[in-house]
Amino acid sequence: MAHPIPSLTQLQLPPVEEYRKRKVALISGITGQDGSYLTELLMEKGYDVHGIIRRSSSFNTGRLHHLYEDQHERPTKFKLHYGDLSDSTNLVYIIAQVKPTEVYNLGAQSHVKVSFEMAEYTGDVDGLGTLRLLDAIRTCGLENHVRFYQASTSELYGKVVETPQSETTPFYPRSPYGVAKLYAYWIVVNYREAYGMYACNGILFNHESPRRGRTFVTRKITRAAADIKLGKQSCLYLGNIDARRDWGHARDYVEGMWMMLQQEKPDDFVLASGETHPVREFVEKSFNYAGIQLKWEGSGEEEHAIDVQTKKVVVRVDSRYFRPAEVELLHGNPAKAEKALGWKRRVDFDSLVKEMVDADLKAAASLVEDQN
Ligand code: NDP
Ligand code: GDR
Repeated sequence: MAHPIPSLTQLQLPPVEEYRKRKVALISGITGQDGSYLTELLMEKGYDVHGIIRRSSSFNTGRLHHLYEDQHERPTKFKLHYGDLSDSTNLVYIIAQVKPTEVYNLGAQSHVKVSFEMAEYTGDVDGLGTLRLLDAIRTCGLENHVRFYQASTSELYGKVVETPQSETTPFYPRSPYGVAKLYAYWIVVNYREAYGMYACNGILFNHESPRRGRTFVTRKITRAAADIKLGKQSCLYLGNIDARRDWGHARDYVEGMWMMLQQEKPDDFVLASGETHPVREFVEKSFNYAGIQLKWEGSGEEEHAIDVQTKKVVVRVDSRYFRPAEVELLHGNPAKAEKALGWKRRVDFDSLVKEMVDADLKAAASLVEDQN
């Protein structure tokens, strides 16, 4: 039986024009929020989609279940490969095996607060991991064949230098995560300039959805609003509720990623809603949609919100969730992407909050039903 992993000396490549007639995407971070939406989009567009997943002691493919078909029945256009951005050899093998036409590097330790606790690991995966993936493409001799998308972030802006933030705003990251992503941003620019690679940075502002990880603030809030409404939780504890973010819907943003790789020339683009809202407003709107009207009382670390109807405290500030250095204000300017790519977000702030609260109310209600 032929070994499934080809050795590099056996890698036979057709001419670039021939090679690029195929539509084969490779996604790192496929099990995450964005990975699942991007997979749906690319499959709709007729791509073969390959994803890199980490070995885990429990299932980590929950966001992909609806896309997965049993490979034993018939060949599918969706395939998962074990791998890790910290393992160069493995990345080279995956690239050699898949021979992708587009690579989306979404894999990362993506939690800003956790990056203060796991700074070296975050630097390794989010910074050097990007270099490893770019170099795996070069090692396979595919630098002229492959288009590369890097998940860059508005966390690069960090401390406010100017607003709204655009492609020309200077960077000033405020966390080990932001600093690691700064390395990744520049190595992408460098490989584009040094080796002529088609490589783009999407500088994406916060984007959310019902599939958002539960420890990010939006999802933490919408789950709590649903659980408190259904009597399954009594209080939500949050950190800095005055931080402001520019929030959009993940489904809109993954479309922008794909658009960046369909241009004639590679470039870097901001994707943002162009609006900024405080965390406090996200809390108020979410609870309102869930049917709980809030009234704020106290100030600073003593600040809390009561449910106007029951008079119970349902939101409290807890300094455990403060960060050693905070990004106070993000407000993006997506004009370049709107003009050059024709990208436009579809889901506005209120619709995003509503969709997330509705999904969490439904999930919480079905759990309550199961328990009865
Ligand atoms: P998630 O945290 O939901 O997903 C991160 C993904 O990366 C998961 O699939 C995770 O795998 C994978 N991953 C983590 N560590 C490694 C590793 N060592 N090797 C390979 N894969 C790894 O993030 P999002 O989907 O929200 O974001 C996607 C990307 O976009 C990330 O790079 C993030 O930093 C960036 N970004 C996100 C924004 C947002 O608002 N969502 C905004 C701007 C940038 P596992 O499931 O096994 O943990
Ligand atoms: P962020 O997202 O740090 O912007 O990074 P997160 O939702 O974690 O925080 C947003 C803001 O809310 C404040 N906050 C809290 N945050 C969390 N997680 N938990 C809390 O209890 C809480 N209370 C207040 C935070 O201090 C912060 O100001 C996200 C990630 O997806 C990154 O990977 C991505 O690059 C950026 O968005 C753009």
